[in-house]
Amino acid sequence: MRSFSKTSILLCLFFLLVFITAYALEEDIKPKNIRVISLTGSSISFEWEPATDDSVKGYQLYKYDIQNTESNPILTIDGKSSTSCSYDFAEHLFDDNNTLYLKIGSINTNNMYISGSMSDLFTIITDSCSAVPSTNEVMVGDTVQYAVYFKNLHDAISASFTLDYDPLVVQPVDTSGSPISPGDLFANGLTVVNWDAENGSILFSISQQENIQPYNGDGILGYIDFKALNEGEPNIQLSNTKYVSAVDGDIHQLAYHYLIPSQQQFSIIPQPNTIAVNVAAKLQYKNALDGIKIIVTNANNEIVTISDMVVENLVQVTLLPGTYTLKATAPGHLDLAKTNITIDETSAQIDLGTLIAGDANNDNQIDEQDLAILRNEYLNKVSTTDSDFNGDGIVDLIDLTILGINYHKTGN
Ligand SMILES: [Ca+2]
Ligand SMILES: [Ca+2]
Repeated sequence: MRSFSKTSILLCLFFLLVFITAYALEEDIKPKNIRVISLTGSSISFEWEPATDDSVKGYQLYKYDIQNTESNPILTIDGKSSTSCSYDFAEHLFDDNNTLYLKIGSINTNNMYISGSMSDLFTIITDSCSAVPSTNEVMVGDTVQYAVYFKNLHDAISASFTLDYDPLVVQPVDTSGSPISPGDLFANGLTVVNWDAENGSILFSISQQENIQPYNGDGILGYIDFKALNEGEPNIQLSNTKYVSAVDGDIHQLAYHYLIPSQQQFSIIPQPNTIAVNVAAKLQYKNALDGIKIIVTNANNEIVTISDMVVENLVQVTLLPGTYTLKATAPGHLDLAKTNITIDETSAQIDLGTLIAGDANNDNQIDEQDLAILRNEYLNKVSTTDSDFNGDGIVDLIDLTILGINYHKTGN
C-alpha cells in the first residue's frame, strides 16, 4: 500500500491552516455573543464581547428592512472595546406588524460597515404585551390583581418577564409559595420565579413541557395579586418581556422575540373615615331591651358587625360608607330587616321599627309550633321563657292574646 507523500500531507495542513485562519478572521470582525440585557417600554440595551480584528473601530446598530433586505444604521458605538449600547425606541421605526428588526455590525475608521460582520436578527415587537390591573383605584388594605398579557404570539413555547413594584406601597400576596400564579398560557408549564421582595422585583419564566405544541395567538402568562399597603403609587414596571419561538414550528430551532412592554397603574387611596350610626329598634310588648341584636351585612352578604342593644332602644354601629342590610333580632320575636341602606356622612340614625312578638321557637314565623310551646308553659312563672311575650314574668292570657294578634306573621 502506498503511503501519502510528505508534500501532500504538508499541502493538506497548509489548506487547513488557511481555512482556520480565514474562519477565525471572519469571526474576529464581529462582536460576539450579543444579547439583550434590558428591555423596557422605551429602550433596549445590548451587551457583547468585542471584536478583536484591528480594522474594527466601533459598532453600529442597524434597523433591518425585511421587505428590501436593507440595513440602515440608527446608532453608532465608538471604540472597538465597547461592549454595550442602549437605544431609545422611536415609534416610526416599527413596521405595519408593529415589528422592528435590529442587527449589530462592526465599522471601520471611516464609519463604514465591515462586510461580513453583521449579527443575527433581533426581533422587537410593540403593542403586544401589557400588565393590566383589575381596578385603577383601591383603598389601603385592599387587593388588586394584575394580569400579564402576551399577544400575537407565533409558535411560542416559553416566555418570561420582570415585574417591578414599590415594596413600600404594595406587597404581592404569596399564593402557595409564589407571588405569581400561571395564566392560561403554558398553564402547566415549568416555572422559575426569582422574587426579590426587599427591592420589589419578580422575574417569572415559564416553559411548556413534554409534547410541546408551539402556541399562536394571545394569552395571559401570569397573575399577581398585590395587597395595597400604603397610600401612593405602586409604580408597576413590566420589563424584559420576551418569548422563545420554535422557528416555523420546528422545536430544534429556537429564537427569541422581544416584546416592548406597557403597563397600567393604579392608585391607592386612604380608607374613608368611618361613620357612627345610631340604630333604633324596639320590642312590641316589652319595654326591656333584653336580647335585641343588630346585625349589619354588606353588599356581598358578609356580616360586618353584630351589636347588642344596651341603651334606650339604641345601639351605635361604626361603618365605612356603603350599602348595607341592617337586621334586628330578639328571642321570642320575628326578625326585622331593612335592605339597601346607604350609609354616608348624612346618616345619623336608622330606625328599624318594632319587632313583632310571638315567635317562641325563633324560627321567624308565628304558628302552631309557638302555640304548642305557649300551651306547655301556660301559667309558668319563668322569666326566661320565650313565650312570655310581654315580659311580665308569667305566661298567661295576655301572651296568648299577643300570639293571636300576630298569628301567621313571618319575619324578614
Ligand atoms: Ca315560630
Ligand atoms: Ca306574659
